[in-house]
Amino acid sequence: MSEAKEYLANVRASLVKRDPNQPEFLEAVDNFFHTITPVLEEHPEYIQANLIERLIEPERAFQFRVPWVDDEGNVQVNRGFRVQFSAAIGPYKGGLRFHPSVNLSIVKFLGFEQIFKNSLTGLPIGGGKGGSDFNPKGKSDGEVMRFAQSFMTELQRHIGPDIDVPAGDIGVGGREIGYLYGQYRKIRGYQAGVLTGKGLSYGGSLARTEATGFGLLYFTQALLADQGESLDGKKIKVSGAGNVAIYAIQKAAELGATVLTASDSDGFVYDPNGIDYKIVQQIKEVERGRIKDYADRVDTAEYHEGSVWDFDLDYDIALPCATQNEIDGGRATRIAQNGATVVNCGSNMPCTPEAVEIFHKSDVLLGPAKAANAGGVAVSALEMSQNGERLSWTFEEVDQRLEKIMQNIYTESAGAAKQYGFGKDYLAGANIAGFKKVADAMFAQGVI
Ligand code: NDP
Ligand code: 2IT
Repeated sequence: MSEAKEYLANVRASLVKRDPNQPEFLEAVDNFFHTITPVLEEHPEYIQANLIERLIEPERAFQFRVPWVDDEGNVQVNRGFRVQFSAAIGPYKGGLRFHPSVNLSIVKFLGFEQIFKNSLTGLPIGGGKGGSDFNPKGKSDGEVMRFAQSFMTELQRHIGPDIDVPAGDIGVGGREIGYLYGQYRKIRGYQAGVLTGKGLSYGGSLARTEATGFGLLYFTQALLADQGESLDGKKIKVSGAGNVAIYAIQKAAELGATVLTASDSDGFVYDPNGIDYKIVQQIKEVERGRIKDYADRVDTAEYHEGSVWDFDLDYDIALPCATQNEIDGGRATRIAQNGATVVNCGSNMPCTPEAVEIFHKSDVLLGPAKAANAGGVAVSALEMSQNGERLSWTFEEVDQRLEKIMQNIYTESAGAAKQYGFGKDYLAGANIAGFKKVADAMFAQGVI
């Protein structure tokens, strides 16, 4: 075993011992460790400085009580989290997730991925993530507001425009960011740059709402162009029906592809004529309904219960946009058998390690989340810039910058994969390209 491999094995063993109950975090670390050996072989000084053991330890992690009163007058108690993973290249930056499954393992996996994703954007932002096990589903606006206010009453002491800048993720969209921002402003005063994903009337950036979905398609366009192909006429399977999925569907259709499916945690809709993103947007963002409602409104659409990945279809590209580990080994085999040749990840870590392995063996190109879905956080960083200079850019200007950033991310990831002998393994390429800048910054700043 090389020195680098032995070092990584020892660091991993110590992590397993220290955090035996954090499977998602360990999975994210493993995805990373499998690919960075060549960088450590090139930089033995990183091993000397024990850089990797420092990197997998968050600089800071908070867990806090979030009490609130529901519409019946009962006192409810949720758990809040914020993990400030790495500020080596800029202030901690990353979303907040409100979902009953949220725990420290999930927040740490998301925060760890965010370090390299943010580095890949080329913008000066470090990695962080947070959230709560609060379930916004079925709650009234008043309940969501009281919960968000209580959450921010604690979180506000830890964040700031040059310290840590949260944004949205699953269960946190425009409504939630509005309530969170209002409470921050009430306690601390005006600070537009403390959160991103804000409404346009109070400091938000045009195109932030669309950014993750649009960016995913710009990344897909760049990947296809590199293989001598285009999106024109391609058939796409999308999972999810939230912020990322809706704008991925819009951009895919604009670029000449047909999106056949959309889903939520109950089931999915299939429409051979292509999903209309405006109807999904109305159901999910306005009515806060279920994807089942889509089939009641569109004659050619059919609704099925269960996972969209268990449904056989003839298609070219898979865009998972729901949640982590939605594609396991069995589903990956099915995706390859259905004829898909590209899987680009809108959701964070949607593929289990077995699925990643199967895609590599069957020559399905995999665009990893930290590269393919970086458009959201990239435009968040552009929102911070606009807040800093007290200006707002046009939709076209932000959108053009986003497209360029996504093209760069593809080029850098594909270039690093090739340079370090990983062929078209873009997961390896994205890890290496993202890691190099962070490692260089950490090394330069000494043992901190
Ligand atoms: P939303 O809350 O807007 O939508 C999430 C969608 O995924 C919903 O359709 C939801 O269905 C479905 N979903 C969530 N959890 C599960 C689950 N356990 N099983 C099946 N379906 C599920 O979230 P986003 O669109 O913002 O986020 C989707 C993914 O994209 C996440 O992985 C997130 O981390 C990632 N991401 C988000 C970014 C952003 O800017 N928002 C940026 C980069 C990545 P249901 O309503 O039934 O729960
Ligand atoms: O996973 C992600 O990159 C996000 N949820 C967006 C983070 C952000 O700060 O915009």
